[in-house]
Amino acid sequence: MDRRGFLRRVAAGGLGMAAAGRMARAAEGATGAAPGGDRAPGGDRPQGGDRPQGGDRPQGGDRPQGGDRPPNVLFILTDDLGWGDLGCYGNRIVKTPCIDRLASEGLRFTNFYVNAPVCSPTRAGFTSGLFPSRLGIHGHFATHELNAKRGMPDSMDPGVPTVADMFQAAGYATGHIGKWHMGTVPAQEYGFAESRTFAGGGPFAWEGRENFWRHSSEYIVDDAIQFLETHRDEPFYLNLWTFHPHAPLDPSEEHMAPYARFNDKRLSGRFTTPFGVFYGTVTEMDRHLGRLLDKLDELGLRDNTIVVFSSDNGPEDIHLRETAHSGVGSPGPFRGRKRSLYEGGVRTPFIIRWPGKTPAGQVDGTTVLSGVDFLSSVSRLAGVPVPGDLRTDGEDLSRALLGEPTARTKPLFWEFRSRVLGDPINRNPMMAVREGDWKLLMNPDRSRCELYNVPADPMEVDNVAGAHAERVDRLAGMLLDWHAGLPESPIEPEAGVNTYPWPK
Ligand SMILES: [Ca+2]
Repeated sequence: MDRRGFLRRVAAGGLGMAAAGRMARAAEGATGAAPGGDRAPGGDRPQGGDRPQGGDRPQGGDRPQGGDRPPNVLFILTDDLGWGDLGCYGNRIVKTPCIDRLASEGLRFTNFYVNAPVCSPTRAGFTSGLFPSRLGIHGHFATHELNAKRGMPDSMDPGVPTVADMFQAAGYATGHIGKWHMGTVPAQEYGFAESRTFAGGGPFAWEGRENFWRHSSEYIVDDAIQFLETHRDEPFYLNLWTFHPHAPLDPSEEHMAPYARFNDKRLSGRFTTPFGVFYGTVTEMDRHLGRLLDKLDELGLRDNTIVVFSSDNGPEDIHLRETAHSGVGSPGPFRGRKRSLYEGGVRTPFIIRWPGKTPAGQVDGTTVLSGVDFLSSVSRLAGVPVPGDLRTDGEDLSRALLGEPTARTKPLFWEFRSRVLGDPINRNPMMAVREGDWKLLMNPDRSRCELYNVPADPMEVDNVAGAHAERVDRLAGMLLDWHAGLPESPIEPEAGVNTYPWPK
């Protein structure tokens, strides 16, 4: 089912779901007016194509109030924060007291996977519930020329139903604040009625804000607080996607101070160690996220708000030129960093807090949860209907989000068509699949076949492919079938290659 069909069905009065009554009320409220977007950058909605226009869009209507008010959702997504970059995930250096507190009040997952090792595809996976390569998004969105060269579109297909569509159709106020990186089409075209973003090449929503990159977490949290205050009396779904700790990094002296011991005293200037710069940035981001969580308390929204926290990919690699300061994040105990399909590139923190519903301070170390599950699982948690014929690559793992470890039934697939930078040990084969405890990495020509039992070998050092021929054959077949069904696009010659110039 495409997005236009979804919106038409909503406008026609329901989806035949359990909560169809609420959905229908929301649809009745549709007035044909263009979506809100009072702080929308860019203004004009794109015309043409087969995108649904204003008339198709449900606009809220009489939302349930008081006791039966559905829960809000606040989804905090950080950028390039590694699995091991939080105190609550084992980091003994960096100070993240606010996120640690969120974790102590909620549930942490240790087997959470994003669906790609870089920004754009991961974000598309969370938003659509689809493996991003199925949408042609296998790398980060860049200029039109670079996208075209890699066989990528310039935006995620706005014809695909999104998690924001589900919530908006159910009468929620929807918003997206912060990094977007899903292309040049405005966020409103994906169901986010209000947005303030920087798309990269598109409108810059914080024009005139002094020293934006240094203060981005402060600014976007200010915007998010304004959103909460505006929508405190109605159900809302808000994405707050940070720019930190992706480069460029420019933390304040105050936040670098706890890490002065890393300074190289022979150097002068503000930055005399990448560690202080990176850790200071994470701490500064943590402080502002703390302000946001405090605001939920202050507005009395804490108990009725589902807060989700995650990161879009593993930590940056220090070998990359202009991002060196951000290249000292930690993948925790795992092999791989950003751009790698080894665990450290695609396994990130995932915390959920819903007071009284999610168990406090617990860790789920068994459920294999993923970005493509987000749409189905969070919608179910909030009681927001998802059409029965909406096909996603994820599944409803809401029981796990409520504290009941759950075995997933669908495999997870990844690909990365570009080369992996940095240390040879992080250079993975081009594709990967995880099913049950097993993960197979392989190139499309079946070279570099690596099989790991992930719970037994989380660092992926013991390739047991040779001892499991049957399992390798089956997983390889699944992976090749999946890959053959993806839109065609070029593969960089160095993708999936791990050549080290051995002395001869
Ligand atoms: Ca990223």
